[in-house]
Amino acid sequence: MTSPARRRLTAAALAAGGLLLAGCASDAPQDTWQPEGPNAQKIHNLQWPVFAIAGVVGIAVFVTVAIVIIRFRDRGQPIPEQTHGNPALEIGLTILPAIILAGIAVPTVATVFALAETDDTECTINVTGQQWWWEYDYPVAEDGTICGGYTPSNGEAASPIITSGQLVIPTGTKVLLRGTSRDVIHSYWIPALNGKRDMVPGRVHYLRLEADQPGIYAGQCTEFCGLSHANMRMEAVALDEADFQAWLDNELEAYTPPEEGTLAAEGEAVYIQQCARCHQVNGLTDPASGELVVSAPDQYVWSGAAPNLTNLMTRNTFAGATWDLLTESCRDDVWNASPEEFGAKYLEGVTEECLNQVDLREWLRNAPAKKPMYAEPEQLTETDGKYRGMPYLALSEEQIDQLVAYLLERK
Ligand code: HEC
Ligand SMILES: [Cu+2]
Repeated sequence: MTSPARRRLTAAALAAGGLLLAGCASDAPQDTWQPEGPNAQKIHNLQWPVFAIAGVVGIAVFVTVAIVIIRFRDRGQPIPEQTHGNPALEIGLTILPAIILAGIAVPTVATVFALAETDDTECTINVTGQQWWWEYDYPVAEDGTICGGYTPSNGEAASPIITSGQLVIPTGTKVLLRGTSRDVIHSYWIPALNGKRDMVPGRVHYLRLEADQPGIYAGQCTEFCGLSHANMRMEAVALDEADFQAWLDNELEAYTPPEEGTLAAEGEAVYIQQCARCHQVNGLTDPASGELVVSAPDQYVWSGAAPNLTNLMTRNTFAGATWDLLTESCRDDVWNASPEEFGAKYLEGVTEECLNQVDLREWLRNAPAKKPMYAEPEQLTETDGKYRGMPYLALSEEQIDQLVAYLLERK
């Protein structure tokens, strides 16, 4: 090889190696090599030895091939004597991989069974995938508790909490997700907490999550599910016991209507007129008729559901956890908080100063332009009489101002 060619090759190899290492940077939120809970730790304990053995085998194969390519390359020498059949070598090379695979199978099968364990579940939460966001609901157990023993602090009976995007769980608790889908197959994956689980229409699949420390753990839908698959993310938010109780109490608080004559009150009217047919805000009553406003997303949306907006501003991302409800600096403040400070910062929710107005307004102005929902632009508004996601609603800037003021109070 000429020396410029060799230098180029070395440079390329270094660049590739550098990129590979950059992929392992410790600030990557979806790093599979950084377990933050016992389930992910079990996978990690298996992943390392398997990776090491596969690495040794891989290097041995590459080195052998390289030696053969270089040493026996065609230099015009006569064809060497042809040999066939070397029973010792052939049997040896069959048995060796079989032993390696059998050896790896033992801890692998043990881990698969350990991860499927559900008998000692402490908290059950339902998760439903849809195009392109995740919905969570916290069922109320027969004894009136939520998530294995939590009851509202005000002593009132709990009602199911429905939220989306961010899954809120107590730390150090064996949480069982009961997952399904309303439209196509999705896959739930929070790398720091466990492996993946497909969520399939008409079936219920289980996934165990447990987080050691308070914090936010990012994830991604990992089963191609249509146009906005890449915009279908999720986050698990772990709070310590007291903070989880505070979160729960807040979620169960009764609806507070906006003060009369405010921008938010005007927003409530716009909301009832434009949004309430798809989105639920629990406890909202129409001041005009005095009647409870109940959404009917099954009539308008393909999957039959739209995110519950009762406490939108307690979560800090929206539309499949793809956009932040917090401005960049406020977001960093929450994400980078120490485990001790995290809970208090998360529970602050989205304040007026911290609201990311840009993305929320763009969403209200024209959601399908922000998050692709239809392959054919002429289908932008409707398919088969039902919307695939949030539609374009031709709102005026004034209506958007009013809605933002109204939504800001949803926490
Ligand atoms: C035809 C039904 C429909 C109507 C009407 C509708 N939306 Fe939506 N909206 C959806 C669906 C479906 C989604 C989920 C889209 C996604 O994340 O991909 C959504 C998502 C959202 C989100 C993100 C919520 C979250 O937790 O991720 C907000 C905020 C929102 N809509 C606000 C509004 C407002 C305000 C109005 C009224 C101006 C409105 N929507 C009208 C169907 C609707
Ligand atoms: Cu998906």
